[in-house]
Amino acid sequence: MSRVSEKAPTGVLDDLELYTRLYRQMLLIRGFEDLVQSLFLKGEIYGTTHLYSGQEAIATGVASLLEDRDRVAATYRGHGHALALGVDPQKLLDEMLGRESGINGGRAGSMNVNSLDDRLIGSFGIVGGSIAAATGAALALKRTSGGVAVAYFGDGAMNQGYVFECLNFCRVLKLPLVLLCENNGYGEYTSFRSVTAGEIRGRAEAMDVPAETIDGMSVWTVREAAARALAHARAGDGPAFIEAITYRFVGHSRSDPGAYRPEGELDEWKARDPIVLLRAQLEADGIDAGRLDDVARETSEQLDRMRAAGLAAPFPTALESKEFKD
Ligand SMILES: Cc1ncc(C[n+]2csc(CCOP(=O)(O)OP(=O)(O)O)c2C)c(N)n1
Ligand SMILES: [Mg+2]
Repeated sequence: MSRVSEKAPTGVLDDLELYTRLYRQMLLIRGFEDLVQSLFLKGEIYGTTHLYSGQEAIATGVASLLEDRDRVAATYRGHGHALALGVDPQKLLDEMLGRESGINGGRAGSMNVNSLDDRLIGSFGIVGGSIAAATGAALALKRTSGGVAVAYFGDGAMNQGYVFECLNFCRVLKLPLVLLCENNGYGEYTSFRSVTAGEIRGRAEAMDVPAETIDGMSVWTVREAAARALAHARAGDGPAFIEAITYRFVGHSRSDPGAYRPEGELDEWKARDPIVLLRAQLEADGIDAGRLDDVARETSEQLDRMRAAGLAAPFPTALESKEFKD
């Protein structure tokens, strides 16, 4: 893993125990994605996968501020969102492997995971679909239990027409929605800049929705911005928008080697790896390096155990035709 070149200042993190837990969380997401990729290449995972590697600070930072009554809509790049919300990592891996013990009985696979017990109302394969689903959730929450709906989506979603219908609807009705745009610079193999006019943030501002653009590689920056956006939505003031600038360290999906990226771009972003940044900050603020090494070792051992258990788990039995009729 690359090292950050600049020296971290001291006294940045307000709660070192919390951020040590978030460090563990981010390592788990990264390790989970590495494991999924290796199992996919071995033919153990069918279909396709879209990995979250590089974007961990966003799901981790936002989820650390959510309440039990909140709801989240994720994308097909949603393993990290699910793990950050507390979905059992073993059940999530079993789902990837198509096993009965998967969080959705092995029938959702990588792209369609949901877990209502963990507040995850769905992972959506339609670009921008998470925003439509979260708009419905925000309406329901406002009418019933309270709480905020969060929609994660990519930069590509900002060129989908219905996204603006949702934004307008939420603003007019002052629905409690936080829109979290994970701008990783690409939609599939196309650079975001080549297909997007103007600034993403400005599109939300045009509808009188407060919006900010932030560094999506810094988990504490994400937390600060998410706290502002959630407070706005919880106060009944309507939606709030965050554009988090980030980068995916892997291809769009499956075996995409990312050959369309300019030379050196990946390395530049890896120098700002969100996990390396957090570790450097934790050490600068006084957490012992040995303790962080222990967290990394424990997480790696956890993933080894998960891999063995997942591969040993039974596949679902075929549905009886009667079940289809009912
Ligand atoms: C409505 C719709 N159009 C096109 C696609 C095909 N598609 C799948 S992923 C993707 C790129 C989306 O990019 P972005 O929103 O930036 O998300 P990222 O994959 O970068 O996380 C496209 C065009 C789709 N799934 N849904
Ligand atoms: Mg993108």
